[in-house]
Amino acid sequence: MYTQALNVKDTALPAADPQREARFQARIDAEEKIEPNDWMPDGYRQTLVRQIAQHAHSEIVGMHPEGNWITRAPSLKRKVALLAKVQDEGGHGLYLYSAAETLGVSREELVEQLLDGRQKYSSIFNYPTMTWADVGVIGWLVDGAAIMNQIPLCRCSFGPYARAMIRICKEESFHQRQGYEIMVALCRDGTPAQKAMAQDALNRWWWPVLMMFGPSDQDSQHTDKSMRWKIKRFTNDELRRKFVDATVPQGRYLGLTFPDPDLKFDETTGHWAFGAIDWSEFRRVVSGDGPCNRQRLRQRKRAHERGAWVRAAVLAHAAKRRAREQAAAGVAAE
Ligand code: FAQ
Repeated sequence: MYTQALNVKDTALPAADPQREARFQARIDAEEKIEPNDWMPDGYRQTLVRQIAQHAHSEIVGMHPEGNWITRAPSLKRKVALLAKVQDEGGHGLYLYSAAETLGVSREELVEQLLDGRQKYSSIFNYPTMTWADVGVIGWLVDGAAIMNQIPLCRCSFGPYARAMIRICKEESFHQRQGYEIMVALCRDGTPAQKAMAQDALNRWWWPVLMMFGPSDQDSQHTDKSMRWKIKRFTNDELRRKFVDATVPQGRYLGLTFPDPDLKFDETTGHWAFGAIDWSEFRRVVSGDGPCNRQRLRQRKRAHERGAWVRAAVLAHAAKRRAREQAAAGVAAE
């Protein structure tokens, strides 16, 4: 709401400028941070707006699956931790919208693009949270995958995004631990029924979590450019493999079985080899036809409409304060 002036579109695209682009790339290669007022190629700006906006939307929509369990958390301790976690996700969305705003788009514009379907959010938040074990699995695996992807983003070439990620990663790491601790309680200290519930949650979430890292490198449209611009530091497949390597031993400690008959440790590569991902499911979910896509967008639209009075009140309050300050400045000048 502080950047409404940015909503005015500049339709003329800047002409390509090879010399400036070469100087820009040299700065990136030298690991300099790019700041909002620095010159940047239009493609770099657009890539960042797309990625940061999708990331912000994911945090905001990502509040819904776990928010679903706040009223049903099994103890006061669990409820307090879950409330704090969901609130953190909202905070992450706000830092990220602010980082995107430094690139000349307004938060209103981005939210509008989420609500009318022009911008995406992560596929993972289109799956339902059916039992309490899903809350544990989201912390353990979804936050675990998010950290694997986001730690390298702390070294992203664009300063405001990189700096936002440092704080976000610290909070995500707390989220991952609280999720894993729920899993330990269910699997190692729990009853057979609780362990079965945890296994069922792992069975449903494992493959969608692997899809979170995005399409395989050969199908990823943006990776090459993003790697050259040091927005991304690792490819989708590299991060997916690191995640599997880190996570399989954690699942084994819990005594759980991963729903992948092809999962086995490969002595020659030193990595866990895993089975084929069903990319048709990924495409279906990303194109809007996952189990909860419609419900999530409906919830977001309703929340946005219900928040209209808050936005109007904040603007009215700011206008009143400005008028008071101007009047006081006028009196002082007399
Ligand atoms: N879902 O060429 P690439 C979290 C799209 S935050 C939906 O490989 P790129 C915290 C992609 O946009 C989770 N769409 O794209 C939390 C592109 O489409 P477009 C979010 C996806 O950008 C935890 C097309 O496919 N994290 O979990 C997905 O180079 C718990 C081609 O893909 C971030 O956003 C997907 N999974 O690489 C909250 C991190 N994957 O735009 C609550 C920042 C790909 O051309 C509870 N983002 N697509 O129409 C990134 O690192 C990158 O954007 C990737 C994708 C790696 C996600």
